[in-house]
Amino acid sequence: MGQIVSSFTGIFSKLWGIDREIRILILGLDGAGKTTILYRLQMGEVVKTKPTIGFNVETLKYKNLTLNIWDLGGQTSIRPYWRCYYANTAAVIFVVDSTDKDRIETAAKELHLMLREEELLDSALLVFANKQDQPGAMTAAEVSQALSLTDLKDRSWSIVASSAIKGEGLSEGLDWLMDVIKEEQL
Ligand SMILES: Nc1nc2c(ncn2[C@@H]2O[C@H](COP(=O)(O)OP(=O)(O)OP(=O)(O)O)[C@@H](O)[C@H]2O)c(=O)[nH]1
Ligand SMILES: [Mg+2]
Repeated sequence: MGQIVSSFTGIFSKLWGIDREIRILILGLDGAGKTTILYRLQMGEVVKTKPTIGFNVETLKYKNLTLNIWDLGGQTSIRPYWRCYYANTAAVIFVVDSTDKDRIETAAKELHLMLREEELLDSALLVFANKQDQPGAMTAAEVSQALSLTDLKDRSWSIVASSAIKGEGLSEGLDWLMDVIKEEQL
């Protein structure tokens, strides 16, 4: 009986990918809030960050899934190295500073350049329109339009308004992502 239960549990965990690590990348321009989001998700609090030179990687459990989350530095000189991390990526979380209207076009360019890469063709995309706590922040709809998200075909994508500082929108976004990943695993 014990064996039947344990093989049933084994099949069940495989079905839901419980024993597999899911690789997620957090990308976006420098200062968008990527590292703040990573540690807010992992520790549930706001940490003081420095610009990321290289990457931070953390493993966290979320809704029975084990996520391996890579947060890459977003400075201009570091962006060409993003592609070294693309293999086996289930999802990209692209973070936008919604107050940074001057660089939204640069963010759009980097996003579409990244999505054209073959290794990311099957990856889901979650965009955080971050820093919503700031006055004058673009709404999620405005960020979506500036990034031409509706042009994306054959890809699961969503945009969620967030404030990493206040902790708003992050679980909503991650819940959507987990649902997509679970569906794709079935
Ligand atoms: N007001 C506000 N500030 C935020 C928010 N998220 C991040 N910040 C601030 O924005 C600054 C940059 O945040 P980081 O998380 O270091 O940005 P990053 O995207 O990791 O930047 P790089 O590592 O240089 O690529 C920090 O001062 C954060 O406290 C937010 O939702 N609201
Ligand atoms: Mg960082």
